[in-house]
Amino acid sequence: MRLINIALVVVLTVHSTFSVDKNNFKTCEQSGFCKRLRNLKPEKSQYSLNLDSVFVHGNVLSAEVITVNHDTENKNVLWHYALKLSALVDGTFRVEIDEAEPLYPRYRTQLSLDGEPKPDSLKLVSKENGQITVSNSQGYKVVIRAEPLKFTFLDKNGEEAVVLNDNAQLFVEPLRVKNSGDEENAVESDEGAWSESFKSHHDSKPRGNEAVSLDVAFPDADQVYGIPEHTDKLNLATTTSGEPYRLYNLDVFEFELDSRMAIYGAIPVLYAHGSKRTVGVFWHNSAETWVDIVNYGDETVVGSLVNLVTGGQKRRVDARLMSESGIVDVFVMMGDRPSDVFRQYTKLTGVAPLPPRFSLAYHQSRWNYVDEADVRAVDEGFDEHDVPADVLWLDIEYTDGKKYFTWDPIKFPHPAEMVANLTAKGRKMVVIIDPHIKREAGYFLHEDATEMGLYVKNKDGKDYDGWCWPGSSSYLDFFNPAVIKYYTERYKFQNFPGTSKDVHIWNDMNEPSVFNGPEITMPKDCRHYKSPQDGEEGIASFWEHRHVHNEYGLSYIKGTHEGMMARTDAHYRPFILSRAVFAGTQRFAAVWTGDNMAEWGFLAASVPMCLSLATAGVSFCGSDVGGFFKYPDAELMTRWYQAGAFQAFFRAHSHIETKRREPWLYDATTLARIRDAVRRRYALLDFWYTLFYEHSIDGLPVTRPLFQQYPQEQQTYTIDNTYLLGDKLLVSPVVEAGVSSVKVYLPGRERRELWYDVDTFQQHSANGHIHQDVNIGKIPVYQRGGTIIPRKERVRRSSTLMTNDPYTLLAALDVNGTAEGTLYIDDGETFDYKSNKYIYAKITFSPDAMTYKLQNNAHYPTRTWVERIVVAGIKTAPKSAQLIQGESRSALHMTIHRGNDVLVVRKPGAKMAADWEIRFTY
Ligand code: NBV
Repeated sequence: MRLINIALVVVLTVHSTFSVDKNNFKTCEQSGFCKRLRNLKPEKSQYSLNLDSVFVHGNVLSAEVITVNHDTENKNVLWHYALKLSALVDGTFRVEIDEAEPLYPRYRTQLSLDGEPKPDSLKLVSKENGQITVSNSQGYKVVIRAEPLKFTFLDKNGEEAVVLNDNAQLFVEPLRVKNSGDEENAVESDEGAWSESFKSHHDSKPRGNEAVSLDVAFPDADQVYGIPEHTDKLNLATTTSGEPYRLYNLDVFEFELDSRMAIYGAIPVLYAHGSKRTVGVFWHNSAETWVDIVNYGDETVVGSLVNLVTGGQKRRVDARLMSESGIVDVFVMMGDRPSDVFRQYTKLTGVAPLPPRFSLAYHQSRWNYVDEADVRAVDEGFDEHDVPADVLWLDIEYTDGKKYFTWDPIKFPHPAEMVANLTAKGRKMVVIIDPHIKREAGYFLHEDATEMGLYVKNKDGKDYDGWCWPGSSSYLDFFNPAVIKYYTERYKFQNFPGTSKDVHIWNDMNEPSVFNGPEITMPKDCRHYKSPQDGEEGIASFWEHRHVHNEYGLSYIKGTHEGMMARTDAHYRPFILSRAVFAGTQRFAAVWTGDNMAEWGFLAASVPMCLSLATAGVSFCGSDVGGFFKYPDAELMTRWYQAGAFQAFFRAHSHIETKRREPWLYDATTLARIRDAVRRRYALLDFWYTLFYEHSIDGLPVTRPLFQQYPQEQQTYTIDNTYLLGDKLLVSPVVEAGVSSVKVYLPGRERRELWYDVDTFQQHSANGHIHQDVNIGKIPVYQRGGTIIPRKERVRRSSTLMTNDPYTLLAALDVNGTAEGTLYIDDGETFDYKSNKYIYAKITFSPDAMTYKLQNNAHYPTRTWVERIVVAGIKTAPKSAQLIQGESRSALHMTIHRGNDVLVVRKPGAKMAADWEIRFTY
């Protein structure tokens, strides 16, 4: 078996060219339904609404939709569908179109919604002239034209914001009975209806064609965003002359840049933005999906088409979503600003819960730290070289022959001691657990799963057997409640000896990756559990992998999450890292961008890739620092650490066959720069933690594209190399080799925004691009005037050791000489914050006073205090300052620096556990 593994590694690593093998992955032409639907361009939609059937009750309008064959004289009805339009809270509508009486139920995506969306009210406004108008409580209206069917969503000004089926691309392929002999007699249009092949793989398609599609128009939009995960720009490109964007969770070996190919993640949410409004559409579907985009403002879109569709209007974007199965189930989010749609989306799919604090610190990983001695040496290396680190990671080689929940008895004989050695310094460990299960006699997991019938089945109903790291492997079916129950037990400390509350989990390969499967994943005709409650038989007694594919990875991390919660009786917060991503993943895991390369392009791509995920709910994102494949030279490594220090998930990781690259293996100056970058992260850890707390409350991205905060500023719409942390820090990492100056865009001219270089306090008025000198030590980061940021400047070996350290508060003043900020503090690891054991304070600065005020009834007995206050952008220096906290009054010492505009209040000693105020006199 070891030989097989080595062979696999060799096959997958020895490359002269380092590029994706596109032959392994389908183009739209090779994907039956994509080809079929993309070629359908009817002039008029066959779908129409039966006006007499319309019924409005509560928040729902229901009605019958029919398809009519316009080509025949008597326009005979082809099919009956059930339409449901629901008004939901927070300016969101849902449109569902299913067959009225399907042969058997069509699949409805199960896991992405965070519970049933809350209803709003829906009022019938009018029913005349062949159309019906309804409105929600906020005054958004939906006009449904009966024939041909079209949905127009109007904003509060009555202007068209989102239009469905304007381009007649609504289709719900009805389920049919397969006639024997169908395949032989297949007419051209039926090609591939009952089976499809790709390379040597055959898909039996037992239900035949069952695709769905819908076009969505966004009038007035300049750009559309979303549908991660892809490697191209944040704003989506017109796809008419190439491939559509593909959403299909895939393990794409050596994935390429600037591509619309599918990779590990697939989140079917689109946002359209222009100066008038921002709206969004969440396509609630877990099957393989392709998305075409036409931006009529693009140079590439020919004038005649612009005229035809938009009447000469240059501002409009059309999208078309095509999925292999499911129903039409689309959420329309009315915005009307970017923050509104991002929030509306997380209202539906959930927020990321507050992560354990350590997980926002620095992580050190490698495939693989080879044994306990290696782990100890790396751990000590960080101490010796004074680089802070919170977590050491173990990749697949720690296991006993790739059998998860076991340890290699030779290399890792004392896991509990190894972990204890780390935790003594406040450090943690993350170990990998993959979804493939080694089919080896005697392996308890395999034997239990076989006996209890827990595996995904193949098309014939036998346990599916695929090929992955362990060789012959099977996959637990997490849609089966019995699997979740069984799997949850596996994480109990007694069942996974050596683990403790300080050992967290990395779920890789959960697309799922299957080396010998079609497109390196599970065959679509594999069978998943379907609740017997539904009482179906035969073909209708299971779901096929095609229905659930994009949510398989989510089902898996959900299982892990339940296990990790149960192991501490829901006392400690789990940390999970997932490679596959779907809508809702953020509720359980952080995400990284997979197997990148030690190349500048991949460093650059990490910024838009994570930004796009952040707008789709997944703020906790990062890329392998240094690049997974290949070896980064000192400059690239330095820049990657600098960029990583300002991305949410900050982990260095590398391929087993690359040269070792712990920071101290570089020359002394490079090590010093890496140390500096990591220390900057630690100084800002409580700021990050506060941002994540705020995300858990308001659902807004932690890392934000500029257009989110400056929606009126056209130039921001296409900027994706620069982003904001909350609304406070602007980050523009250096992602090019050998540069001594970079252009950085500073937004907010209209608001007379000021930006302060965090290293020098140099103040810039927002005025578009500046040229920033960037020697190799420089990370272009700017604090917005008007904000206060908490820092901890006594950086130690791990974040845990910094728990009680004092804060430096950094106030950067706006044009009015004021600033404000927030600070969140709790124990960093338990769920006690849910019972009000935390502090959330608002800090304000005005020329008269600085105040620190706890925001609610919550309290936490923190020992932290303020050791320094730095105020940048001060116009007149105060003469004296007095701290008032409780009964005590103390005069404070101040100094003035730089060009007399930076004030430092020394050792105020104010305590974070209670309110305080500093009064200034002039
Ligand atoms: O588990 C080995 C690797 C892991 O290091 C990497 O981060 C994952 O993205 N894993 C993929 C398996 C295959 C790598 C070629």
